[in-house]
Amino acid sequence: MQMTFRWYGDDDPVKLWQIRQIPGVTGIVSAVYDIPVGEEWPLELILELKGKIEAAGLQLSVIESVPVHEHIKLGLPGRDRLIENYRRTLRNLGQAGIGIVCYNFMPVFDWTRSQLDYELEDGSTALIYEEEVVRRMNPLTGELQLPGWDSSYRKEDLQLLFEQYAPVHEEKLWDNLSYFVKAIMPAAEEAGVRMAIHPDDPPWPIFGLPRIITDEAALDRFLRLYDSPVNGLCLCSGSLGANPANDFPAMVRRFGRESRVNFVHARNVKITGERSFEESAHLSSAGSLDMAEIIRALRDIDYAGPIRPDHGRMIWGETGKPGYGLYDRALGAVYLNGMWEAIGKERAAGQQ
Ligand SMILES: [Mn+2]
Repeated sequence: MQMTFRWYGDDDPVKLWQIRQIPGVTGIVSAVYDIPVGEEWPLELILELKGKIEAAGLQLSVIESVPVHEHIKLGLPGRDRLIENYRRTLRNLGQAGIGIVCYNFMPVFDWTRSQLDYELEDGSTALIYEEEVVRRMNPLTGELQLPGWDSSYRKEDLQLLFEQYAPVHEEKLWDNLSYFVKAIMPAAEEAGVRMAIHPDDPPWPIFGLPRIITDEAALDRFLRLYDSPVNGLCLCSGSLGANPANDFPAMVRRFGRESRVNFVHARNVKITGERSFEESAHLSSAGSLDMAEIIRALRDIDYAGPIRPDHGRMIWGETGKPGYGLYDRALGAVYLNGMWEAIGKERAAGQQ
């Protein structure tokens, strides 16, 4: 298991030298951020990013993410050109020696929350999701207040996207995902890049838009679209764990034994009601997930890939990108590594 940390580039208030000082963190998860979605990432920019990270004494372990253009998800006629660009980007990443690429296939909105600065009992703030609040939000009205997204789209663009998605029901989205996966995976294989699809967050439909990567059956169906280790998963405990019916450690064991777990996001969530949750501290006692059991499952499959603490709370007065502060994620990294060490040593001792 390699402990990694997400870094949003030079504009990130969290600096590489700070990440370098978190005990046990050796890898960076990042992306080239200034290329429009759908265009090819030039090799020079990838190498520049990699060089910067290596100069700080860290390794660029994962690209998260190479975003998938909406026209690919919609299955529009122009998708082949966009897919060709995606393939070229994968080739360039492979040439730069980057082995893992994370992406998702969520329509329009990536992760969605109802509030980004909810105050927890201890005075820290966290991202939360309350279905009732989200149900009252209308992304298409003028008074759009969708935390994290309200400045990403112009109202007219969003209106058009919702119209385009109207005929795209779940099965249609599966067709479009299948088309994409079958088109890019041979290029990923050639490039030596393993792909890791991130589950939908939260794992249920929002605003009438379909979401399909939501549970164990869906992950299994996804893997069968293209049976190769390059077509793998990013198992995210916080996303899948928001649905209490999802048994995350069981998914780690099942898909790990099939060598299809290419990346892991580990964070806890506290389920607060039907389709509602808070992003808690990483400790098992802080939320609804048994984090030790997750690490045990990763030990069971001898997980050798990258893992990162996912979102964290804002603590100790830190300001910055919600979910992506330095302090709480650093605590998460050390906690996860601590359990990894303890469980590993306990097992090694038991075998003697
Ligand atoms: Mn995640």
